[in-house]
Amino acid sequence: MSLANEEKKCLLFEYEHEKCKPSGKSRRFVNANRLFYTLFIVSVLVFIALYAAISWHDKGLNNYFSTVNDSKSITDQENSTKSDSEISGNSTIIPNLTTSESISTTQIPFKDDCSVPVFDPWDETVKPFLTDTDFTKNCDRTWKPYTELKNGTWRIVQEKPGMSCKARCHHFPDLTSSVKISDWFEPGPTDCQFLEAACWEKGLISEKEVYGYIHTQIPPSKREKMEKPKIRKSENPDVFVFILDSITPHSAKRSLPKTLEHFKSKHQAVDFPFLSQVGVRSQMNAFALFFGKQVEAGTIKGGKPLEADWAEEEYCKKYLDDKHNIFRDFGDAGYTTVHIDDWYLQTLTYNPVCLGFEHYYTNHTFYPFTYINEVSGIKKTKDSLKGSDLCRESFHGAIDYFDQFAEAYSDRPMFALQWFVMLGHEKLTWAKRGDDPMLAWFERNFELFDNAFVIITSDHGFRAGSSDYYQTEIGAFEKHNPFLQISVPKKYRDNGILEVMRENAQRLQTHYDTRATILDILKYQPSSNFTDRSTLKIPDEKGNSYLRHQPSTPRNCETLPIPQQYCICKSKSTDMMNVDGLADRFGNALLKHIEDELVRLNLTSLCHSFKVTEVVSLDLHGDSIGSKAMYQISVKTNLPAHFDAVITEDKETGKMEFEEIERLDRYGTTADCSAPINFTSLCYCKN
Ligand SMILES: *[C@@H]1O[C@H](CO)[C@@H](O)[C@H](O)[C@H]1NC(C)=O
Ligand SMILES: *[C@@H]1O[C@H](CO)[C@@H](O)[C@H](O)[C@H]1NC(C)=O
Ligand SMILES: *[C@@H]1O[C@H](CO)[C@@H](O)[C@H](O)[C@H]1NC(C)=O
Ligand SMILES: *[C@@H]1O[C@H](CO)[C@@H](O)[C@H](O)[C@H]1NC(C)=O
Ligand SMILES: *[C@@H]1O[C@H](CO)[C@@H](O)[C@H](O)[C@H]1NC(C)=O
Ligand SMILES: *[C@@H]1O[C@H](CO)[C@@H](O)[C@H](O)[C@H]1NC(C)=O
Ligand SMILES: *[C@@H]1O[C@H](CO)[C@@H](O)[C@H](O)[C@H]1NC(C)=O
Ligand SMILES: *[C@@H]1O[C@H](CO)[C@@H](O)[C@H](O)[C@H]1NC(C)=O
Ligand SMILES: CC(=O)N[C@H]1CO[C@H](CO)[C@@H](O)[C@@H]1O
Repeated sequence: MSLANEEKKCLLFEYEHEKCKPSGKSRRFVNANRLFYTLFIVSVLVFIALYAAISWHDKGLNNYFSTVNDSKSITDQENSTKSDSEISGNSTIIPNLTTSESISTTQIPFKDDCSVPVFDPWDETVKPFLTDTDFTKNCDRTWKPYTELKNGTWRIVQEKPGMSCKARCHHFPDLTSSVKISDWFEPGPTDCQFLEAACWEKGLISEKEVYGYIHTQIPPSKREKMEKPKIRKSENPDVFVFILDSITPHSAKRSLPKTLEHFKSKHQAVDFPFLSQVGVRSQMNAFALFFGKQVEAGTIKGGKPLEADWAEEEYCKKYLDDKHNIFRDFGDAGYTTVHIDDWYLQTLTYNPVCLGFEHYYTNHTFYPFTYINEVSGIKKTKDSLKGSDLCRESFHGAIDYFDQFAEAYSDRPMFALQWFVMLGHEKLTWAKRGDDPMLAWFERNFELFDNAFVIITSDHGFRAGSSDYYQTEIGAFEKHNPFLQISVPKKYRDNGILEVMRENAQRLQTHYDTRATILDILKYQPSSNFTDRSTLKIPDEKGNSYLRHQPSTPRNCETLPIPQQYCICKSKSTDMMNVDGLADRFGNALLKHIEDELVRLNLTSLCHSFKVTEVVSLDLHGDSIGSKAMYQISVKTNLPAHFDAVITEDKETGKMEFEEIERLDRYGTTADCSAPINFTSLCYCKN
C-alpha cells in the first residue's frame, strides 16, 4: 500500500548492532534437506553466513545438511554431532540437538524441489542499508497525558494554573455514515468509546491549544448488551492474528529481537521462514488471508495462468458485506471480534479507494481512532501521535485498544485481527522502535497469549527499499518473503501439534495455508480437541492447515498458487546485461507496456510518460528451453520511478507478456491523482 504520509524527520547514522559481526565470506552454499535445522542453526549462530539450497529427499533423518557447492547433492551419512567450531569452510553442519528441538525420526514423505537461499540477517551486503531511522529517539519519555478515561469516567490528572480541559466524542453510527462529533464537555462519566480530550491555556489574545489526546474504552454498558456466548474458551481458544506490515523473517530478527526471543522461548512459537506473498500490495495479500480469494492475476512458474477469483470491480467497487470472510466466520461461531488497523485508509478494506464494508463487520473496530488521528481531530491531538515529540504513535493506541478489548471479553472466546501498518512499512529498520513496546505488550499479556493461538505474520516483503538494496541478493529475497510465526495454546503443545508444524515449517507456504490453519482452528480441530493431524482438504480453500500433515505432493513455485515473480524458491538465473542491445530492448518494451496500461486505464492525461535512464539488471530465469524465455528486469526512469517486472518472451514470435509490475520507489502521493479514475502505482502524476 502507499502511505500518503508526510516525510518523517530521520537521523541517518551508520547502524551499529551488538550482533553485527563480520560474517567472513558473505555467501556460502549449504544444501539442506532439513530446513528446520538450517533455521535452528541460523538463529543460534546468526554470525554465520549461510546460503542454503534446500531440496527435500526422502532419506529420513540421516541427512541433515552439508555445506556444499550449488551443484552438489546431499549425502546421507553426515549425522555425527559436531561442535560449533567446526562450522567453517565446507564442513558438514550438524546442529547440537536438544530434546525440545529434535523432531520425530519418521521418514519425510515429501520431495519439494524448492531451493531457498538462507542468509545471515546481518550479512555484509545488507549492512550499508541498516541506517538508524528511529525518529522517536529524542522524544520525551517522561511525558504523561494530562487526562484519563477510566471506569467510564474521564478526568483531568494534571492540573495547571490557567489551563482548562474538555473532551468530545467521535462516533460512527455505522461504518459508512459520517462521523458524529459531540460538543466539548466537562469531566465526568461517559459511554464514549473514542474520546478526544483537549486543553487550552489563556493567551494574550485568544486561547491557545496546548494538548490533545485520544482516549478509548470498551464501556461496560456496551459489553453488558452483548449476548452470552454460546461457546467456551475451553473448546474454542482465543485466536489473535497480528500483521506486521512489510516485515520479513530477516528484518524481524534485526528489528524485533527481544519480542521474537520472548515469543519463541515463552510461547514456543514455530517459525515459518518460507512464506511467499501472492500479490503485490497489502490488500491483495489480505484478500488471500481473510477472504481466501486471489485478486491479482498472474502466471505460475512453468507457465500456468493464475486466474484472479475477483476482478477489481468485485472486490473494490462493491461492498464486501455479503462476501464470505474470516470476521464473519468467527462472529457466526460465537467469537467476540475486533479489527484493529492503525491506518485510517484501512489496509484490508479501503486501501486506498475501495468501498470496503458498508456496515460494521466486527463487534469492535479501531477505525474511529485512526479517523480522529488523521482527519477529525484538532492539531494537538494529531501531533500527539507523531512519535517524535511524545513517543506515542497510532500503534501504541492500537495496542491499548487491544488490551481494553481483551480485558472486557476475557470470559469468552475472542478473535482479533490487528494490522500494524505504521510500524515497519517505510524503512528497513523502522520496526526497531517497536521492539520494546511489543515486548512489554507480550509480557503483560503473557497468560492470555499463552492460552491462545497467536499468529504473527506480514502481508508482503519489504517494498520501500532503494533500488540498490534490491540489487543485493538478500534484498531481492526480502522483497517477497513475509514473516510468519505461530504459537499454540500451552495445553495443546504436547499433543504432536508442534512436531507437525515444524515439519510444515520446512516447506514453502502461502497466505492460503495460514488461512486454512485459521479455519482449521475455528471449525475442524475443536471436535478432536486439537489432536487431528490427518490431511484435510477444506472445501473451496486453496491452502492446507499447518496443524496437519500437508499433502506430500511437492510444494514449489510450479504447484502453489503464487504468481511467479513473488515465488521465493530459487531458480537458475543468468545475467543478460552484457548481451548486445538486449537490456535496451527489454527496458523500452517495459515502458511501452506501462504506457499502454495508462492508456487502457484512461490515465494518460493525468500521468507523465517515462523514459529509460538505466536498466539496472536483466536476468534470464530458468534454462530457456522450450519456446518461452522468462526475464526479470529492473528499470530506472527519468522521473523518480523505478520498476521491476517479469517479462516472458516467445522466442519464435517475439511477443512479450508482462506480469504485475512492481514500482519500487517510495511513490507516496505521486500516484494519487489516478485514484478517482483507476488507481495504479504506474502513474506519476503531472501535478
Ligand atoms: C564448487 O563449484 C565450483 C564451480 O562450479 C567448482 O569450481 C569448485 O571446484 C566446487 N568446489 C567444491 C568444493 O565442490
Ligand atoms: C546416523 O544416525 C543413525 C540413527 O541415529 C545411526 O544409526 C548411524 O550410525 C549414524 N551414522 C553416523 C555416521 O553417525
Ligand atoms: C551441545 O550439547 C552438549 C551435550 O548436551 C552440551 O553440553 C553443549 O553445551 C551443547 N552446546 C551448545 C552450543 O548448545
Ligand atoms: C471503578 O468504578 C467502581 C464502581 O463504580 C469502583 O468501585 C472502582 O473503585 C473504580 N475504579 C477506579 C480505578 O476508579
Ligand atoms: C457481536 O456480538 C454479538 C454477540 O453478542 C453477535 O450477536 C453479533 O453478531 C456480533 N457481531 C457484530 C458484527 O456485531
Ligand atoms: C483436551 O486436551 C487437553 C490437553 O491435552 C486436556 O487438558 C483436556 O482435558 C482435553 N479435553 C477434552 C474434552 O478431552
Ligand atoms: C478504468 O479502466 C478500465 C479498464 O480496466 C476502463 O474500461 C475504464 O473506462 C476506466 N475507468 C475510467 C473511469 O476511466
Ligand atoms: C477518461 O478520462 C477523462 C478525463 O480524465 C474523462 O473525461 C473521460 O470520461 C474518461 N473516459 C472514460 C471512458 O471513462
Ligand atoms: C575449509 C575447508 O574445510 N576446506 C575443505 C573443503 O573441502 C575440500 C575438498 O573436500 C578440502 O580440500 C578443503 O580443505
